[in-house]
Amino acid sequence: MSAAHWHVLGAGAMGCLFASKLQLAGCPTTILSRRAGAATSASVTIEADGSRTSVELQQSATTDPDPIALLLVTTKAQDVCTAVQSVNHRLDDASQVLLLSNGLGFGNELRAVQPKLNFYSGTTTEGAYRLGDQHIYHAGNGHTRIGHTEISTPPAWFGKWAEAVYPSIWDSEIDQALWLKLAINCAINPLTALHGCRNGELAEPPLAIHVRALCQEIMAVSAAAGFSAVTKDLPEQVAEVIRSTADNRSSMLQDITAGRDTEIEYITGHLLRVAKLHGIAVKHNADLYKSIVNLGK
Ligand code: KPL
Repeated sequence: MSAAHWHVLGAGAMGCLFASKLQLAGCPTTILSRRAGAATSASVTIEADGSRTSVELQQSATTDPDPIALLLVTTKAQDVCTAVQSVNHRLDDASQVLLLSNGLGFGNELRAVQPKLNFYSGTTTEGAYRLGDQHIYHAGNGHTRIGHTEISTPPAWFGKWAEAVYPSIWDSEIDQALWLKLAINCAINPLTALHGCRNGELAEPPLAIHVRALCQEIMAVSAAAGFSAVTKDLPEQVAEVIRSTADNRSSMLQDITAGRDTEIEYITGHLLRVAKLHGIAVKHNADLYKSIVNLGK
């Protein structure tokens, strides 16, 4: 059986990293470009710890007609729906889509406009950032978890994927993992973006006190939404992420610094919507949400 052909939407750091890993493991991989008439090939350069690797990939414009069997989406959360819609004419009932974006809420948006789309969800702790166009720095290896809200067994493509993107775990309770990632992002990303600080500064007063208050509210919402098991040690889990990523600038801080839209609607915005649904007061998170929205104006 020939290796599955992946198409990748979202050529940011994560898109380039996963596309290269798949190609290097023998899965023909195509980067999708929004530019009509884009070149038919692309070279992605990955730097890591003194090494430099260039990977040749195929490239195609989203508007091209060729069918897509396997689609990996690594765009910003707010772009997921539009990006998938842009290749809708290339998808059919057998196409499978893997969403690997940060945050929550875009899955429901996608389901509303494309109810028949078969999509998987994932989350990763791989660390990578962009140095230039199709040029990235792979800062740290991480774990990738993948699952499906309605299907508990892995699809046929997962075996080859797991060889390429190592270590990848099939998670039959992916909703729990996605919620935990959301909870951690809610406690770290907006605060670092507001104060323009590296993650490590959240371990010290006065920001550490703010992190604790955010965590208490996030735990209350998590319990109401059925995620108390994964967030029962949230303050410790957040402290551990802050410690292990102390020198990093969070993705939201990077967005603010670069003048890009943030993912706040799909991070704290999602938490606030779930809190409202359950009638839970989340003053600290709501104030932080407003501050980030105002920063972007
Ligand atoms: O996921 C992250 C991000 O920057 O988006 C970290 C920093 C690990 C935690 O919020």
